[in-house]
Amino acid sequence: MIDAGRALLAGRGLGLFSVLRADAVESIDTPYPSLVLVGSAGPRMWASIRERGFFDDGQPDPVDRHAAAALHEFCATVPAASQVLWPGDGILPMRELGRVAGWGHVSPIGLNIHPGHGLWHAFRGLIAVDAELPEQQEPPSEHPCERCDTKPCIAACPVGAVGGPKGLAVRVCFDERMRPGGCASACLARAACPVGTPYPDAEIGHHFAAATRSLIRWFNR
Ligand code: B12
Ligand code: SF4
Ligand code: SF4
Repeated sequence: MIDAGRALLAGRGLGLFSVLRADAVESIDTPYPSLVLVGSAGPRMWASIRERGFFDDGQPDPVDRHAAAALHEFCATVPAASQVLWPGDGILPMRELGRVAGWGHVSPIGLNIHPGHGLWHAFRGLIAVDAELPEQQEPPSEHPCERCDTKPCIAACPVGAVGGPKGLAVRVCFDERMRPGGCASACLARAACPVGTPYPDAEIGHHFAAATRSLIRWFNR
């Protein structure tokens, strides 16, 4: 029922895909029985955004618009009612869902780490579907950080914001990102991780600038 939609998403660079039973995820409130979790990894999404012209139309937020268009195209392929739950107005625990789907584990940076893609993956959508879809999850995997003896991500952060009991010390990181000459365009801790293939530089710069804008909003709430 969803194979065509899954292929469509993969063609847009949204190749991480899982189906979860909604009643197995307490934090998500939906009357529909199935949840489709969608993510991206590696360089394919960036290339697809370019191919589809989202960088050239003069509008902001090309990544978000690309993902939203693909999620709605996916919904149109599903012969059952469906609803995009995220992105939306609220914050949902996407990293927790990623771990339920077997995509990864908590890293010292706070980001999930995938066994193959490392820190270079992100969540792009969560869709509720009014049909009993077969579950699709990644198989259990070893936690990459447990066999990473030197943990270079911790030493690479110039202000010691990584590796504390809560993962990232957000305020410490924020102050460094805002400091003239500080981590202005990329997270050195993320770049130091040996697992997976980093995004293209242009993509790293794009996401980093967007996250810095979010940080400014976050601390001005
Ligand atoms: C707010 C936010 C930020 C804020 C504040 C983050 C913070 N306080 O931790 C700021 C602006 C700093 C930020 C920055 C970045 N973010 Co951000 N952010 C978010 C956002 C919108 C909400 C996070 C949140 O509070 N969720 C609510 C909580 C309850 O749910 P949760 O995230 O699943 O966390 C639960 C568990 O996972 C667990 N948990 C989470 N972290 C840890 C750590 C440890 C040690 C343990 C034990 C448990 C644990 O506790 C929570 C309770 O259930 C999410 C997207 C979303 N989820 O909506 C992206 C998200 C977390 N960000 C993401 C990314 C990639 C980044 C940046 C790398 C962007 C960039 N290029 O700079 C940086 C990384 C900073 C860093 N070194 O971690 C990705 C992470 C992908 C991944 N692989 O995990 C997300 C999921 C967005 C996405 N589209 O994929 N972010
Ligand atoms: S550098 Fe090592 S400890 Fe840090 S996130 Fe990568 S694998 Fe985990
Ligand atoms: S952005 Fe800079 S300060 Fe923040 S965690 Fe990464 S390396 Fe540390």
